[in-house]
Amino acid sequence: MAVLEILEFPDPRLRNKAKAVKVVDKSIQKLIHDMLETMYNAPGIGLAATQVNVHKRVVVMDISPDQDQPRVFINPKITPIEEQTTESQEGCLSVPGFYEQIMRYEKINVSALDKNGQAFELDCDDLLSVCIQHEVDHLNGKLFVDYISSLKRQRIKKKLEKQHREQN
Ligand code: GNR
Ligand code: NI
Repeated sequence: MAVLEILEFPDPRLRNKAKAVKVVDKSIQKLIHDMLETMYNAPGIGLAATQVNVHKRVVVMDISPDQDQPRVFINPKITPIEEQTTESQEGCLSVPGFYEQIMRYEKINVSALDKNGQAFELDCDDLLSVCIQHEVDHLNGKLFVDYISSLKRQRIKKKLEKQHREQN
């Protein structure tokens, strides 16, 4: 297992659209392991492959309080169950230190493949629903800061660019 580097906004590689996984083979299972280690190490409750510069439709997540219930979603597909939306505070490992209120569908159905390539389906609400919508956005090259005002987004961009300069 390995802790991978997490790309940070405004890195243009976060804008890539991830490709569907055709076969869940050993290399995908290694990626899943490395992503879980990276997520737990961060720590975070979710991670999309895009964030570690792998442009495949793989997401890992763990919203359990003890961080001992890993979930894997390969080729996730979201269908809203109702039109109802709700706002909650989001953060992102690729936008470290910034938190904003974001509107999402309240209840969604997710269909995906598990780590063994088995299809499954799940109805989600609350944090799980928010997190899956956030992760599928990553796979499509979208970040939560795309939903806020361009003024706020520019401010966040400038602060992170300054931090990145100071790290080098
Ligand atoms: O760790 C994370 N916490 C979080 C909190 C509210 C809404 C979404 C998230 S996902 C985030 C990890 C991350 O950046 N995943 O892409
Ligand atoms: Ni994120």
